[in-house]
Amino acid sequence: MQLKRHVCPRNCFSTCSMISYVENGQLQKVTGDPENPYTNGRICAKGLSYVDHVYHKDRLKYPMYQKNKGSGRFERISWESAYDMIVDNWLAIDQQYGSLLPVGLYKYTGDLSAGHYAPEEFFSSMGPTTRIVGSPCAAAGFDAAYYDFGIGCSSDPEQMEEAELIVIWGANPAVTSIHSIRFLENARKNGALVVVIDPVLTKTAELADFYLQINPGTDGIFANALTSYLIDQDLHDEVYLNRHSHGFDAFKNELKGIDHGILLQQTGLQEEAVSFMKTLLTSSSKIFHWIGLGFQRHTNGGQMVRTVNALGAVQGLIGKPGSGVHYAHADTWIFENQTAFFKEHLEKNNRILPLTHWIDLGGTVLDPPLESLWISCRNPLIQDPQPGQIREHLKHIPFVVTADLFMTETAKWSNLVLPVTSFFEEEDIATSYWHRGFAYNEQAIEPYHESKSDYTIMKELARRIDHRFHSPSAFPTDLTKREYLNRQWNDNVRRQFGFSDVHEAVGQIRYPESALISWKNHDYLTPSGKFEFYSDRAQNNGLPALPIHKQQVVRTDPDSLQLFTTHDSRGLNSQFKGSRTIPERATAVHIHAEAAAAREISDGELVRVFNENASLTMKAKVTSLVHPSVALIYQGSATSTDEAVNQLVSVKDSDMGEHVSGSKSIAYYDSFVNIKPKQNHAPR
Ligand SMILES: Nc1nc2c(c(=O)[nH]1)N[C@H]1C(S)=C(S)[C@@H](COP(=O)(O)OP(=O)(O)OC[C@H]3O[C@@H](n4cnc5c(=O)[nH]c(N)nc54)[C@H](O)[C@@H]3O)O[C@H]1N2
Ligand SMILES: Nc1nc2c(c(=O)[nH]1)N[C@H]1C(S)=C(S)[C@@H](COP(=O)(O)OP(=O)(O)OC[C@H]3O[C@@H](n4cnc5c(=O)[nH]c(N)nc54)[C@H](O)[C@@H]3O)O[C@H]1N2
Ligand code: SF4
Ligand SMILES: [Mo]
Repeated sequence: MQLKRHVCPRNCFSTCSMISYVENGQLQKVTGDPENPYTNGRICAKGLSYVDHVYHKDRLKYPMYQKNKGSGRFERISWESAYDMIVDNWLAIDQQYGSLLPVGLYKYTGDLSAGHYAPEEFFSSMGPTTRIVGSPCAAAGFDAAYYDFGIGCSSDPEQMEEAELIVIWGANPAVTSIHSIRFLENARKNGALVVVIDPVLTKTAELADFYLQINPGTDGIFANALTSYLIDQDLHDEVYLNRHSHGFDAFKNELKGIDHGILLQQTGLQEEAVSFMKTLLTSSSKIFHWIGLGFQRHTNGGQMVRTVNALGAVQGLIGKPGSGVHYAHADTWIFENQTAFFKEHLEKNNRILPLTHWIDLGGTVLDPPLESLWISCRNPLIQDPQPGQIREHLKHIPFVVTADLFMTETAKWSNLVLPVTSFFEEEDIATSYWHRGFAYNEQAIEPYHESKSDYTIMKELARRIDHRFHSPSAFPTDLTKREYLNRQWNDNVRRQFGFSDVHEAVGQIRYPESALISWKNHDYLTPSGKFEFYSDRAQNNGLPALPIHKQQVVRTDPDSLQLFTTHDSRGLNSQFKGSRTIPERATAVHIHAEAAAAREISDGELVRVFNENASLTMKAKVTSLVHPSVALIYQGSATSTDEAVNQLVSVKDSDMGEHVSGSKSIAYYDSFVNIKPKQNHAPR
C-alpha cells in the first residue's frame, strides 16, 4: 500500500490535510493526516467520502460535445477535436473582432489550490477578454475590513483558547469550520463563555453558553447600541483610540441618541438579552468576536461587519491576544497567479461584467456580445441567483465550454464539456482563508480515464494558439505542473511559508509555530495608518463614511418570510451530491411553529414556497429552531436548476465587495417568500 499526502482544496475554512492509501494504482482509503497540528488527523464526512467521489459512476471520463445546448445529445470526442473546436472558435472571433473581448471567463471556487488559478492566468495572457466578476461568497465583509483595517486579516483560530468571551455573529462553525470547535471547547474549559448571535439556533448555538435570536440584518443596530453603551459608561479604551484610531469623535457623535425602544423593536431582542450582553462585554477583557460569512449576505452586509469591527475597536480589542474581531484573511492568497486573480478586474483592457449585470442582462446586450464562454470550477445553474435566467443567457451564447468532474446542470447547458482531474490525480498546493497552514498535495493516482487538470488544459491550448491571435498568448507551454507551481513563488510566499521554492515544499505541511495575533503591531493599511472609524475610502465609493447602522431592510409584504439559504453539513455548495457515503439532501423548508400555525402547515406536509421569481414544492419541517420570520432552505442541495433554491433568490447587490472583487457581493439572504400548503385544506 502506498501512502500519499493531500490537501482538500474545497472552498472551506478547514483546508484539511489528508493521507491517501493506494494499491495497484487505485485509491483505497482516505484519512486525516495526524501530522497537521490544525486538522489533527480529522476530516469531515465529505473528506471521508473521497474514494466514492473519485470513482463515482457519474464522473466524466471523456470530452463530450453537443451541438444544441440542453439537448442531452452529447457525443464523445477526442481531446484533439475538443482543442480544434476551441481554437477555431476563438480564431474566428479574433478575426471578426480584432481581439478576444467576446470570449468570457466565468470561474469560481470549485477547487481553490494554487494550480487552479491557471485559467485566470491563461485568459490574462491572451489580451483583453470578458470577465464575469464578483464574489458570491465573502467580498462584502472583505471590503468592510479594507475600509477599517486596510485588508482582511484575522488572528489564528488558536487565539480563541485565550479568550474570556467569544461572540459569534452569524457563523456556523459546527457545520462549516469543524476544526474550530476544538478551540471553542478548549476556551470553554479555560472558563470562557461562548455567545452565538444568529436568527437560527444552529448546531453551533447548541454548543454555546448563550444564544441570542436576533432579527435578520439588524446586528449593526445591536452592535451600535452596545458600542454607545460602552462609551456612555466610559468603558472605551482611550489609549487605543487616541493612538491607533481615526475618526472616533465623529463616530461617537453619530452614535448619540440611539433610541432604546427602536433597538428592541428592530432587533427583536429582549431587554434582558441586551443588558446581559452589556454585562458580558463589560466584565471580560479578552473578547474574541467572530463574524461569519453568512452574516454579510445582506444588502447592508458590509456595513454590519463595519459596526462589529467598530465595537471591537472601541474596547481596544484589536491586536491583543485572545481578542479582536475576526472574519477571514486574504494574506495567504499570495502566489503569483492568485495575485493576478484578485487584481484581474483592475487590468484595464479586460471587460468587466459584474455578476448582477450578467444575471440581469446576459451577454448578448454587450458590444461586442459574448460569443464564447469558459466556465470552470463553478456551477452557476445551481449556485448563482436566478439560475433559470442564467440558463437562458447560456442558450444565447454560441459556444459554451465547461470544465468539471461531473455532468453538472451547468455542463448540461454547455456545448463542450471537458473532464477534469480530482486532486488525487495532480499535484498542487492549498492554503486556507482561516488558518495559516501550507500543505502540498501529491499526485496519488493517474488521471481518471481521459480527464486532465485545469492547468494541463490551459497549457495544451496555449501550445495550439501560440502566435495565432492579435495578442499572442504568453502562457507557458512547456512546463510540468511542478515547474508551473514554482513559477508562482515570490518573496511573499517565501516569507509567509518559509519554503525557498517548490522543490523544498514537495510533500510538506507547514503550520506556524505560534498562533498569529492580527494587527499586533497596529500597522493598519488604511490611508491614515490607523483603524478607521471614519473612512474616506468608503465615502469615495458612495458608502457611509462611518460604521453606523440605523435601519433594518424593510420587507414589502408583511406576510412573507425571509429566505435563508445557508450552508449545511452534507454538502459543500453543490458538490458531493449522490455520494453513497453521504446521506441524501432532500430539500425542505424549515419554518418556526408559529409561522407554520399561521399558515395551517403541519410538519412533513408538502408546501409551495413562492415569490415573484419562482414557485417550488417541498416538504415543510416545523421547528422551534428558526426565527419566526425566517424560512430556511439549505443551499446547494437541488439536483436540477428548476428545483434549485436559487430560483427563489432575487438578484440583489450587497452594499460592498467592489474593492476586492470588482463587483458588489450578492445579498443572498435578503429575499422573501410566501408559503402555502400544497393541498388546500378542507374548510374547518
Ligand atoms: N442561495 C445561496 N446560494 C449560494 C450561497 C448561499 O449561501 N446561498 N453561497 C454562495 C457561496 S458562499 C459560494 S462560495 C458559491 C459557491 O459556488 P460554486 O463555486 O459554483 O460551487 P461549488 O459547488 O463548490 O463548485 C463548483 C463546481 O466546481 C467543480 N470542480 C471541483 N473541482 C474542480 C476542478 O479542479 N476543476 C474544475 N474545472 N471544476 C472543479 C465542482 O464539481 C462543481 O461542479 O455559492 C454561492 N451560492
Ligand atoms: N459543511 C460545509 N462547510 C462549508 C460550506 C458548505 O457548504 N458546507 N461552505 C463553505 C463556504 S463556501 C462558506 S462561504 C462558508 C460559510 O460559512 P458560515 O458563514 O459559517 O455559514 P453560512 O451558512 O453562510 O452562515 C452562517 C450563519 O449566518 C447566519 N446569519 C444569516 N444572516 C444573519 C444575520 O443577519 N445576523 C446574524 N447574526 N446571523 C445571520 C445564518 O443563519 C447562519 O447560521 O462555509 C464553508 N464551509
Ligand atoms: S470539505 Fe472542508 S472539512 Fe471536509 S475534508 Fe475538505 S477541507 Fe476538510
Ligand atoms: Mo463561500
